[in-house]
Amino acid sequence: LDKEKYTKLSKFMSKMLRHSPEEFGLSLDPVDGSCPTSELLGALHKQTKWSDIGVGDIEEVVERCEKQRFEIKGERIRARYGHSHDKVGYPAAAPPTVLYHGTNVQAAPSILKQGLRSMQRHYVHLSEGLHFAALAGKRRGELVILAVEAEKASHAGVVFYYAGNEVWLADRVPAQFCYVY
Ligand code: HQG
Repeated sequence: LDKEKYTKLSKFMSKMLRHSPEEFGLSLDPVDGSCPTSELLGALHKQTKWSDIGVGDIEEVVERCEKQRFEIKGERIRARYGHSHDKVGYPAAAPPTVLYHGTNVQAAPSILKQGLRSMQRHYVHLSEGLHFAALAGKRRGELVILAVEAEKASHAGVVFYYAGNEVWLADRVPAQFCYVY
């Protein structure tokens, strides 16, 4: 896959596995949000644009993605995070002391007042390192990195979930635990 095709396929797979599986005739597992990779391939084949791809192309998207958006386990594939459709369940876990959230100058003041909210998705996205936080924040304007006192928040009752590859999720994080990094 060339870079452009790789990006397009990755975005399309995100749409199918995170946001509107039913639009493509997919039904995702209610617990982990996965479906058989063969079904995803079948659904892709129904799209003229993707009618000639093979399972190797899907595997390439999964492997090439630095953020590891997708996960293949055995015969099944899922988006690891980012869902707005059915809520994927994650095991609750004890977070590190500090986590980071990348956002932009427009949103930051409101977050510092209202706290971090999941907005259109099911969870707030946080990361262990600055790198993924920066990638997330830069998508919508001038980057602001927020540090979140995750361990303190966890002791205060905020539930955190680990989605793998340094990505943490939370239902919502009150403003008192967020500050500009
Ligand atoms: C902001 C991408 C105002 C929040 C990324 C963000 C990530 C508030 C936006 C993953 C707010 C939601 C998730 C509040 C939060 N007031 N704005 N109270 N609380 N916000 O896309 O974290 O490439 O749903 O700061 O890289 O940006 O798709 O969340 O700007 O990993 O794999 O509301 O998606 O990964 O935006 O991104 P999103 P996110 P992929």
